[in-house]
Amino acid sequence: MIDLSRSALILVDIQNDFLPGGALAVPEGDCILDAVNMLATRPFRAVIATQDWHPENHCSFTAQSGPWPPHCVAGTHGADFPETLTPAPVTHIIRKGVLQDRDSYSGFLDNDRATSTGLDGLLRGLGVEQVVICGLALDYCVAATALDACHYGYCTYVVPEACRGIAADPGSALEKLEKQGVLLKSVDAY
Ligand code: VGL
Ligand code: ZN
Repeated sequence: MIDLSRSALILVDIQNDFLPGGALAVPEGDCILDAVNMLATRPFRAVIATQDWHPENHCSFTAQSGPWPPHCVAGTHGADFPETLTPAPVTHIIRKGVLQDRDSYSGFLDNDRATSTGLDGLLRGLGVEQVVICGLALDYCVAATALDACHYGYCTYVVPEACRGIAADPGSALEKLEKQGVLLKSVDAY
């Protein structure tokens, strides 16, 4: 069994723009919410939500020659957590991608690998040794967050049914994570 008192649940980018109808909708993104809300009621040391939080002219947007349509602009409805996410269990929020000139897929480090979001320090301060990760999108921000968690030395779990990806085939993303040391365990394992 996983000792939840030394574990944090990390909810990656569960925001309106990544849900159906949003600016960068992940197919079936809304299908994870029951599992996520259930997980969040378990007695984790902390429940940490990451929030993609971009300035209007962010470098990742197509108008700036980036790969993505404008999404999760700071302070907009698209950047909000959905009403269907039960907010009460969330103990901390980590915002990422906040600087104009760099993006952050990982909840730990910007893509330049130099700028920290503060998540590692937060987890260390809380005495967390294990992290359980779910959210959107499996093949981008969930994967990057899980790989960094492994590299920082956390025992890292991903909950497959509480994730959805942008690409159609989740298998390859999950396989890649497993190969790099991430453990896959479904909701009832916690
Ligand atoms: C994400 C693309 C751009 C994600 C964020 O949360 O996976 N993907 N920004
Ligand atoms: Zn983004």
